[in-house]
Amino acid sequence: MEKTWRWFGKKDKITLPMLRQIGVEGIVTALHDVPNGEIWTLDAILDLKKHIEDAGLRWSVVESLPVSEAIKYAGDDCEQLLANYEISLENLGKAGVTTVCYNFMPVIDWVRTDLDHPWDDGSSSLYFDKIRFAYFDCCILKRDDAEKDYSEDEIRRVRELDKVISESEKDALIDAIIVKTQGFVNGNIREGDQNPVELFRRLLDLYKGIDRDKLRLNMKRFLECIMPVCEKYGINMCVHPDDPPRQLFGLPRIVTGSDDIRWLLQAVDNPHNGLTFCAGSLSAGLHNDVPQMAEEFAPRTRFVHLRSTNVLDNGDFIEASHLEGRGHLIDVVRTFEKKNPNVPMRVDHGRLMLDDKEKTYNPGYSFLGRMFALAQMEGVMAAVRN
Ligand code: DNO
Repeated sequence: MEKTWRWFGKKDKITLPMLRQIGVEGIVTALHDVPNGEIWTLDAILDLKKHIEDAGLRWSVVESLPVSEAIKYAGDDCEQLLANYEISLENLGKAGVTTVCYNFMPVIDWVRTDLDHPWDDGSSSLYFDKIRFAYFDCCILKRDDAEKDYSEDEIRRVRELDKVISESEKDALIDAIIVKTQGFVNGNIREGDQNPVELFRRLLDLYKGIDRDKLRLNMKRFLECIMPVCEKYGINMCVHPDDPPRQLFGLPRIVTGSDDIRWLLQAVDNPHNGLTFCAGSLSAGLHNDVPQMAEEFAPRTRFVHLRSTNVLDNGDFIEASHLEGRGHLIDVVRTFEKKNPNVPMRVDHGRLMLDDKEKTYNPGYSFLGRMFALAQMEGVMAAVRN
């Protein structure tokens, strides 16, 4: 597997020379300054590519070329946005950057409730607390009929939490769920936006009447529309699974497990329609057997995220060590080294450890935590190859 690293562009505090020193071979990045839906120009792509190559690295994967909401819910400006998307792909193809990660999650990308969950050893990680999530949904967002999505016991615990939760804890929850985890990945809500909860409600409203089947249809249309340009330039699209892999906020989510992945690979049965095998996202769903999925989907996988989680008895989940947990990364690496050995992989979501604590990194994207995980995965790769 090719060792890659998610780098957030020229403004990233983690520089390309630093990445060279830790054995990174390829870069995963995007034109982070271009607003969602606008065209990525050939000049801007070539400029960033040259910057990466001048540092002795290569631009291996685009993560992400975001799919605008109106494409997902088939809104009025869908055709224009699709045309823009195709031009961006064409420009990437002309520049020779041909692996493109994206997702098809409505409104909200990955979801966590705590960005600094303490571990016994002094480090910290991301965390998903089921009751705090339900609290946000029922008591802060006050979504219509939200309570129907939770069990009686969960609602009882939400009410108990309501008696003790402080205003600053509520603000932290809003920040974790819809602001800090989202701004840098899709730009729907950004830090500094006034009243993010109201903004989020308006985004949810856009999906009224869009169920699973409609979203699937829109995804199929999106893929069919871009396949010709992908074929022309050899671009491999790779969809990122939903994180966590389940329905949230009454929104349909359609990349949650084996059945969904089989459906989408068959719906547009073209080798350019591929998968980002995010072991971490998949591992947070108890219905997913991650090593078995790696076996099945390795041939259509174009990019791998190495990360693992543990699902706790109470339904919460926590980022696990990269050597433990439901991601079973040793098995996953073994499968990819055998079936798809040149696929780019990056470690995902390191812990915050040592000096990381004093820096302000995007949540999950610490330097030392990810470097530590990369070293672990490099060791696993070496052992598997031997
Ligand atoms: C979170 C990431 C996701 C991912 C996008 C890809 O850490 O794994 O935000 O980049 O879903 O489109």
